[in-house]
Amino acid sequence: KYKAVIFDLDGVICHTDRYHYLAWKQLADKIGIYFDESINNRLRGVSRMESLEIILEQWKGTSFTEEEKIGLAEEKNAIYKELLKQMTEKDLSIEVKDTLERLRKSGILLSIGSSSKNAGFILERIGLTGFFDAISDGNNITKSKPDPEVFLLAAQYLKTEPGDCLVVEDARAGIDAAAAAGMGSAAIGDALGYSLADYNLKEFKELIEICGVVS
Ligand code: B16
Ligand code: MG
Repeated sequence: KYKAVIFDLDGVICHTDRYHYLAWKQLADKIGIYFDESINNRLRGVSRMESLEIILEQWKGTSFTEEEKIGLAEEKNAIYKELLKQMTEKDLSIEVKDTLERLRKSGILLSIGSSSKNAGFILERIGLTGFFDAISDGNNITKSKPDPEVFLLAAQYLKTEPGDCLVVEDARAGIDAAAAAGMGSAAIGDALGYSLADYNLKEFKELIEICGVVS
């Protein structure tokens, strides 16, 4: 039985991929780089600077300096944050909210394990500030998924052994990170069907049964 569940944020608790897409698209159009939904899919769970590198694979001109790259990433983030302001508590589904509350009531520890530096802002938009027992996000890590750092830190914050944690992820890199951390994993959305995942969630609420919560 798991003592803690660590949730990825984007693609698991809520959906910000459309906003990421629109913000990168706006930046790509401005500098004249090809960008589409399939490239956007490769950015799932990947850090902001690594995402930029993937986008710049399409760039045919002279390479950008490190400083210019930081500027481009900041520009994308400003557009993205502006778009995030559209999010409200309605962007947290009833199923996700109910499941989180049931897990919590049963005494299971809950954490966020996200690559995003905007995790706090997103949680605020969807009304989950202060809900989780711990937040491990893009602001505290030095290596992004598939490195296990973000999840190991979450376990540390929760004072829980990695083997007692279940990670819920929509990115294959996140499932790899969970395995590297010695944690169980449940795939959802884009990661569904990935052979390394211990569980595949057709519905978010299946977590209740996996965690052995009795009603
Ligand atoms: P930011 P997750 C990830 O969040 C997103 O899936 C990924 O597309 C994004 O590039 C990354 O966060 C960094 O986001 O620019 O807000 O720091 O899925 O790990 O919750
Ligand atoms: Mg994700």
